[in-house]
Amino acid sequence: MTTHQYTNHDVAEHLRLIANLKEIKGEGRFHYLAFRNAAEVVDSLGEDINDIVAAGKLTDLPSVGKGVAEVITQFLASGDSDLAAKLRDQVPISLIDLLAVEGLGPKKVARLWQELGITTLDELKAAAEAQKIRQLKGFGAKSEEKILKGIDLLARRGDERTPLGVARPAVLGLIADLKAALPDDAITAIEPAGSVRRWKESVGDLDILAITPRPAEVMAAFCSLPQVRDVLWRGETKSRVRLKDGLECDLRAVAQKHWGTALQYFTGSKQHNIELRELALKQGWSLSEYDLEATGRGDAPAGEKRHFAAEEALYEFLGLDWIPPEMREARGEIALARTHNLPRLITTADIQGELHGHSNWSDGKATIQEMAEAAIARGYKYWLLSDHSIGLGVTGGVDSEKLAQQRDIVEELNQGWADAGVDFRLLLGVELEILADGRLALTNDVLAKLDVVVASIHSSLRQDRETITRRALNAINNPHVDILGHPTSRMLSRRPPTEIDMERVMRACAETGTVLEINAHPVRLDLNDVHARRAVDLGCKIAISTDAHRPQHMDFIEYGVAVARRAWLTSENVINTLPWDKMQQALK
Ligand code: DGT
Ligand code: CA
Ligand code: CA
Ligand code: ZN
Repeated sequence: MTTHQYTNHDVAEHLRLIANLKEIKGEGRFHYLAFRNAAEVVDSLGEDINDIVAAGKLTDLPSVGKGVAEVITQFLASGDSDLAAKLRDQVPISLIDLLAVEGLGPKKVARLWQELGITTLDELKAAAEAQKIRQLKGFGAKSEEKILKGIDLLARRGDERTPLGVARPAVLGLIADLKAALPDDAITAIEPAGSVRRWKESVGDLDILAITPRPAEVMAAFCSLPQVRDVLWRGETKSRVRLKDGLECDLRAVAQKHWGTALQYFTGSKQHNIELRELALKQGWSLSEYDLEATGRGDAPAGEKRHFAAEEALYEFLGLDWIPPEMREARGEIALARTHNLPRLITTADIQGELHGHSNWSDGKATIQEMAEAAIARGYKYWLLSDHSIGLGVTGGVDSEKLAQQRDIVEELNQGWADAGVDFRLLLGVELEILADGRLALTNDVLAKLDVVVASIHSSLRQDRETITRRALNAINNPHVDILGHPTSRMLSRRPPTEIDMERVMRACAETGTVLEINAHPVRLDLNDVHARRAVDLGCKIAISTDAHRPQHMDFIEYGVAVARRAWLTSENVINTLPWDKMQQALK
């Protein structure tokens, strides 16, 4: 069985591209609508389009005539089609970018091109700023302003995917609001699917799956939620909307008996689904988003269907253990599930305490006691106070003297909890600045008095690979530095990782017993999943901490645990799953 290179969605996008180029070119309504309708059909198919082509049944699909079928066949074979190539000769392809601007459809784009010679976003912006667009019939000053706003919004969003830390609350909010807008019996079950359910660090669009006895009512309520700006598609069991913040969201409604199969399908990833589909085919079953259907090549008679109301049952039917969504990235998880060798992934319940956090002694927003009490309230057995050291621009960075004062406070608080029988220890450490020249901001005799030292890079982030790597190595080789904090210093959709040579850094950490941090703050997620996997393979130990600057930040722990789960980590790989005495032994 070969792996198909192009998915239904890829085909639909290609058909949409053709429809848009045709409409911009000025072809008649029937010419472009044929392609646009076919795109919707392909996008909502239960079956893989590759199979339909192989069976010679393409023109049986609604809206798929000879011309469309020819394009689909060529596209699946080569990733392009003669028709698209011809249209690209006739219409500047950069006009397609203009369609992403809020309020600009193919008709308007065509006029901007024909009448003002605009072919790119830059030219569009220049024309709008020069107030040339308002002179066109039917455009006006208002639509010119709207276009400028739209370009601005695009520029801010760029091609970037949305960080999980934005997407996840958004999808949970939509689900809560949708439930609140409907009577109790309208929704039987509802879950986020897609990349959000897999906890991927960034998200293309949101996906929601629901079981409902009354899909029309649910679709109507969904499309009129206050977060929704445009309804992009509204069908009986499927809708797609654009939210006010620019994110797009798909909602699908399925029947109870299809839930397991549909949730599996819409959780993805696409590549995991393709592998699962191939496995099913080998066993004589064709897997769709609704059910398994016997192909006749296995034991069951052709056409026999199996429904799965739970994902577990579907995986089990195919001889697999249930695979946690975070692992569904086609990285070998299906083979492990077949031999019942999936790792027992770490969970948030395994976390015994945190090893990186701040108070208002540096840039935190709460007192030492408030932070520690928040940790206690979460059931933690320890929490490391690690305010920024001097050497960073942050006002109030701690030095030797302030650390001595913090030690007194920490001891007094610990005494209080001990007297009250509270099983909790506040640990004293520091987030030690690794200076631009590689020196550390505090001397060894100061560091020696601390329980745990986290060393991090916050400045001169543009240094070349060798310089910034050496900086980190200096810290790693210091006998008092226990943990390397947020090793690549990246901030999702704000700044890229530094040039740091993570392979060298991880090897040095393994050699010296320096722990690598998974910083759980959703803006950081640093180490990322790939680095975390590699680090553990090289023999490194990991700590997961939220780097909390206020008590609420401790909620972010689930994001850090998700990175670890995506890296296939178990609790044994993570030192802050240990009770504090064993945890301390695991440090240098
Ligand atoms: P994203 O939105 O780019 O962050 O990633 P996903 O994984 O959420 O992808 P999305 O929203 O395009 O589709 C949701 C899930 O639906 C995807 O993970 C797997 C499934 N799916 C969508 N299109 C196809 C397809 O053409 N073939 C297969 N096998 N599965 C698909
Ligand atoms: Ca998605
Ligand atoms: Ca989607
Ligand atoms: Zn930091």
